[in-house]
Parts: sequence; C-alpha cells; structure tokens
Amino acid sequence: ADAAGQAHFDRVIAEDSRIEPKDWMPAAYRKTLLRQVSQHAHSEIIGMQPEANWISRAPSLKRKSILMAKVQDEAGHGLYLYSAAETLGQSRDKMMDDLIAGKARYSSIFNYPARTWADMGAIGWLVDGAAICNQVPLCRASYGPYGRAMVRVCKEESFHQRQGFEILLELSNGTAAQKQMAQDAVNRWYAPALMMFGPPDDDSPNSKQSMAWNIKRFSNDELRSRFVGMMVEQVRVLGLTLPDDQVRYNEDTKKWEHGPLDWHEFQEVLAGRGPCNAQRLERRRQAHDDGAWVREAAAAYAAKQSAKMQK
Ligand code: FAQ
Repeated sequence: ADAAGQAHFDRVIAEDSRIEPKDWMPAAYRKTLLRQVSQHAHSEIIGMQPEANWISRAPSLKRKSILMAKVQDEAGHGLYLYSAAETLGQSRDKMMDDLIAGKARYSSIFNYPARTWADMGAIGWLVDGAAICNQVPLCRASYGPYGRAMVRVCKEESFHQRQGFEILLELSNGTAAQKQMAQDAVNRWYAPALMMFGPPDDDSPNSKQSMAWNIKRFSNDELRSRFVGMMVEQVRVLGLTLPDDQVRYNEDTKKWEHGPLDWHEFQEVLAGRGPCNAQRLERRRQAHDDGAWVREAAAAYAAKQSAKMQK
C-alpha cells in the first residue's frame, strides 16, 4: 500500500495538485506540515496579546470596535489552523499543552512589546503586511486544508493591514508629536517584521524540502526582499521613513536589498529570551486556566446531548 501511496503522492506533487487528509503521505511530509501549521496556529493565538492589551486604551469608540474585530479575527485564524493541524493526526489538546508548556514555537514577532497606540498602526501595517506577503503563496500549499484556510485568512489580513496603514496615516498627518509617535513605532517594528520571514536561506534547514513538496513556494530571503519592495512604496505615502538607509533595488539581481539584521537577537527570541516571551506564555497559561470551566461545561453539555440522542 505504501508503494501505491507513494506513487500517488509523487504524482499529486508533480502535477501541483492537492494532498487531502485521507491520502497516504510520507511521514516526514506529515511531520513538517504539522510543525508549520501548529506553529502558525499558535502565532495567531499568541499574536492576539499585543493588540488585545490596547483595546481598552483605543482612542475612540470606532478604533476600539475595529481593533476588537481584528483580534477576534486572529482567534478565528487560530481555530481554522488548529483544525487543519488536527487533520494531520494531532489533537488540539496536545498542541495547546505543548504551547503552554513552552515546548512549541510561535512567531518571534509577538515577543516584542506594544508600547504606544501607534504600535497598533505599525503592527497592522508591517506585521500583517509581512504575514500577507508570506501567506498569499501558502494559499497554493499542497496540503488542501492548509491552503484553503490560508485563502480566508489572507482576505482578513488584507483588511487588517489597511486598518494599520490608516492608523499610521492619520497619526502622520496629525501633530508633530503624533507623527513622531508613528515614526517611532515603525522604527521599532521594522527589523522584527523582516525577521518574521525566518532565517537567511543558507541557514534555513526546512526550506529546500518544503519547497520540493510545494508547501513553501518561495524562499525566506525572496519573500523578505519582496516585502521590503512593497514597504518602500507605501512608506512614502505615509510620509514616514524606513529605519534602514541600505534599502535599494539591485538592478542586476532585480531584487530589493536591505541592511543587516540582528540574527543573534532572533536566536535569543527563539530560545525564549526575547523581551516578552515569559509574559506572553504566562498570559496564555492564565487564559487557558480561566477557560477551563467553559471547556468542562461544553463537554458536559455534549455528553448530555449524545445521551439524549441514544434514548
Ligand atoms: N519565529 O528552516 P526554517 C500571523 C523557526 S503571521 C519563530 O526557515 P520554515 C498573523 C522555524 O520554525 C506569523 N520561529 O523554517 C498575525 C524552524 O524551527 P523548527 C505566523 C521561526 O518552516 C498578525 C527554524 O526557525 N506565520 O500570525 C521564525 O521552512 C498580527 C528554522 O527556520 C506563519 O507561521 C520566526 N519568525 O520557515 C497575527 C507562516 N522563522 O520548526 C496576529 C507560516 C523561522 O525546525 C497579529 N510559516 N523559525 O523548530 C512559514 O511560512 C514558515 O514556517 C516560516 C519558517 C517562513 C516562518
């Protein structure tokens, strides 16, 4: 069965078609997808925190309702992604246990603090911008449930990015102090946003195989370079600047280049020693404990309903 399964798998990948949950797949394909999709789900859930912290401090009712909607969307993205990961054979409880035990990865970006209201603008513009750039190609990922989840996620992220851009635009056109606050937020989020794309290509152990399996379509550096090109245009409209005087378009390679990034800092954040790692995990543990009664009540209700059905 494995030989036939492998032949089917190889054909599907060669035809750039889709693998579905019940299809045979190589154990390593399942493993790397589970790794990426569960990390992605965790990122959405941990990623709610920097913005949720600002809901009660939003400067107007309109801004507050928009921010609440965005944070709720992130919860929704986490849920579709956990569902996609479950189709690979891992339970949601196990994934959540790994996250709160500090054993699972989530995106480095969410370990940085959101200090001012302008950070809501910078997160939407830069962080969601980077997320879109990375995730649009993932809509074509060879694993069906992941690719399909990405389509809806990307639509919502586009709205998120626009709202962030608009926050920055309004601040940039406000008082000198507001413009400075916007610039300061862009200065702080720029490099961490570039690092969201992962380590440089020659230090990215998973890229080659993931590209061969049509999970990733472009390398980390390729997507990072495209992102810089998008931001260069948009920052002009904002009337702000990128904190990087080495951004340039290389006519020979036809790629955007940027200044050096602090990969030591990236490794520190991945090792759990970023500015907010401990706080983010603690908050998630607390939320998990606080929600225990809801899970218990839902399970008791489901048991009661299924007992009624059997009568
Ligand atoms: N942070 O060999 P590679 C969002 C790890 S967007 C932490 O290059 P790969 C939306 C990597 O896992 C953010 N760890 O790995 C939002 C691997 O370690 P492992 C989520 C990172 O998989 C916005 C090791 O380094 N988006 O949430 C990072 O080929 C606003 C070696 O790396 C996604 O997850 C990092 N930045 O490429 C929500 C997108 N980079 O697993 C709220 C889907 C690398 O072997 C508010 N994921 N590592 O232990 C991907 O596209 C890929 O997994 C990459 C990494 C590109 C992240």
